[in-house]
Amino acid sequence: MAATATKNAKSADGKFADMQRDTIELNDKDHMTTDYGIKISDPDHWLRVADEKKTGPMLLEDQIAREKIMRFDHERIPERVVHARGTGAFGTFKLFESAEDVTTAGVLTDTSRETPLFLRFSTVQGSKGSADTVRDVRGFAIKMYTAEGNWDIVGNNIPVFFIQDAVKFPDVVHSVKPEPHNEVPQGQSAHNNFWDFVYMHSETTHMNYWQMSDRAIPRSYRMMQGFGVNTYSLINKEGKRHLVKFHFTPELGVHSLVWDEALKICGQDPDFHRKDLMDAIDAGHFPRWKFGLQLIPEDKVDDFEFDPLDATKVWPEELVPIRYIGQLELNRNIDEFFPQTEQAAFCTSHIVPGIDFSNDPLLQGRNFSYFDTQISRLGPNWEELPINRPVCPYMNLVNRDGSMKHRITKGTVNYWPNRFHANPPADASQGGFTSYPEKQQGIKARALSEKFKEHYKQAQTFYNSLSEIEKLHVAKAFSFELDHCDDPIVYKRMTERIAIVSSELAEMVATNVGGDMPSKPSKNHGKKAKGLSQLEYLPEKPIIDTRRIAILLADGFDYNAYTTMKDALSERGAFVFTIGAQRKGVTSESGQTVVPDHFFTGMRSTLFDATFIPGGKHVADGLAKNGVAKFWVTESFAHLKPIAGMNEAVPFIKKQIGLDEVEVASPGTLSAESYGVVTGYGDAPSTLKVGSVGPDSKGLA
Ligand code: HDE
Repeated sequence: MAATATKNAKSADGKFADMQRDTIELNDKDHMTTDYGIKISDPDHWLRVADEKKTGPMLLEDQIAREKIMRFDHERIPERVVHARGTGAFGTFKLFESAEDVTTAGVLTDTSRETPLFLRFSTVQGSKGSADTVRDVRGFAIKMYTAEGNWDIVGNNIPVFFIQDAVKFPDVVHSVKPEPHNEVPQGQSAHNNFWDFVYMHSETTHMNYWQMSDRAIPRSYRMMQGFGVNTYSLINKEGKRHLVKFHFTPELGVHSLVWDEALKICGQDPDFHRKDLMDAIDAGHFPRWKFGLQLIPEDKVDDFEFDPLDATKVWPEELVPIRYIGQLELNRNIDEFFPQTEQAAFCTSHIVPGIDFSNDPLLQGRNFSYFDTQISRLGPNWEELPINRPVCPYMNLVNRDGSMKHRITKGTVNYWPNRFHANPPADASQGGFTSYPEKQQGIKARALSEKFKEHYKQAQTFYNSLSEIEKLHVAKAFSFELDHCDDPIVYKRMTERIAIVSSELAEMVATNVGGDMPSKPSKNHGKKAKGLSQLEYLPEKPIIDTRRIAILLADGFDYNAYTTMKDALSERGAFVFTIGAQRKGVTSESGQTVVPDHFFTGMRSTLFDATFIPGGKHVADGLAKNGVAKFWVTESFAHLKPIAGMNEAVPFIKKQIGLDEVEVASPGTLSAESYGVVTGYGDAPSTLKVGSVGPDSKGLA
């Protein structure tokens, strides 16, 4: 048993194998039973006194009906107090390079292992049923089922945090959640209380800029970075300590929606990110992230102008480069949401030998909170639930009982030490966890170190490092948010605060929202840094894998152009969807019938990354007469998306995008100057190049 468990912890599918013990599969042979096992003959009628008209009273005696209703009455558990909305998937962690110079942790030193894992993505503010594409930080919580026990990295897609001391967490969360008097708004930071909090806490400034950037409206969970955020320690076999930050960089690059899209998708498909992840995994396009470490030797901790224990600061890559040593892949969808995602419980305090905490004041508070919150969500035996239990052998003779205990431990003693030497602890040579013997001395005080008091420099570096288009998006985001604050105290003084980082930005926002400007312009230190603009994280070569591409059709389309383009895109890994005038079928010029995946009114351009329209009579007879099809093109263009058209579709597209007079790209090319519009003429659609639009492509948004 123990040997199987250890093997599971080192093999990619180990957690799947472990969960099989508790997995049953629905079929048409096994009869429906009560939870205590008797077969049910009629699940549709409550037992009653059936008089002649069958209108007699219902009987409380009906244990089958009562069990069904009772189970239903109690099927909800409290949602997570933050990060309630999310979804998860299983995967594997592989190490390419051993980090044995800095740690003894098996998961970071044994390159022959494949460690199974579960990753849950989430938004922060919204409740469990809120929409995926709101402006928010995204959670990136990983549970690695290692051979030495579970290691949880409970991270985010933004490398810094709002506050410096964990005791402020209830304040920041209350301020951003719906206001207490009316529970409005849902899943949004655009309200008085949040911006009041931001103003009152200048330590939020750096995080606030990231939150107003495109990072907070990702295109996909698969296209975001993951950061451990807090500072942990790695301990090597000589007992030397390095401080460490964990990084995950997506193979697909970092990409975002534009705000108008994000807003619309909230209504059009609130599950957009959940479905995107599941669809990609189901289709075998497994998302991958490079795993890296930033390391600071213990004796260099004081060498920086910031405190490496301050979670509102990044460790600039110029000073502390990222060492990439592994890869995380997601490759299996869950089978059932509640037991495998709702009951998943992460704890920053779950670390394995070779890894330790630091005096990061946020981390220390988190170590208490996560462990504590699981008790109100799941009860004291939450670590025994299939999704949470380790894959390696585990046993503790003292930790017993409590509600819903289901593991059975044989033996007559439940204390240590005992006369049988049962369940002995392990010393370090046997893999026992030993804390780093850091010397600690001091007086008790409620305080933070001096370097924690500087709150603006890195926010300015972040803003300076963005491209012009990203800066414009930040200006629009601040303006949107403050426009939704109706208390002048809040928006007026907030624009003054923005001016500390950038007068130019504050000017734009103040003009839009009616804010105030300080009398003196602020000073800008002019510094930029690596790794802050998301445009640095584009894939090496443009790729269209898993991008959703719509082909618009009505009766009379060019069948050859349609199939050639569809095949070419599918071959390159794109997900192609046919959107037609009606789903019962559209007929081509040459008589072939295609049954579209959706009809026009059922879909919106916002749910696709690009659009293709083949030539044919269908343009004049169908698309040009259909308001939804016309708006589709205009809206795609406004959202900076590539649009391709053949023959008759070309003038139609030009008209919808309002660029009749502008020369769009010459046939078969794609360029920034073409405004992301590709055109092709003639019979040979294969002359069309299938590509992607670069970051500098222009548009109306
Ligand atoms: Fe969390 N956070 N957090 N947080 N957090 C929770 O734990 C907390 C912080 C993060 O998918 C809760 O199990 C405190 C930073 C993620 O299940 C709770 C502080 C970062 C998730 C909690 C922080 C995070 C949570 C609620 C300030 C990024 C979702 C449910 C010191 C590194 C985990 C739960 C999942 C969830 C407390 C700050 C990320 C209440 C006290 C910084 C991804 O315990």
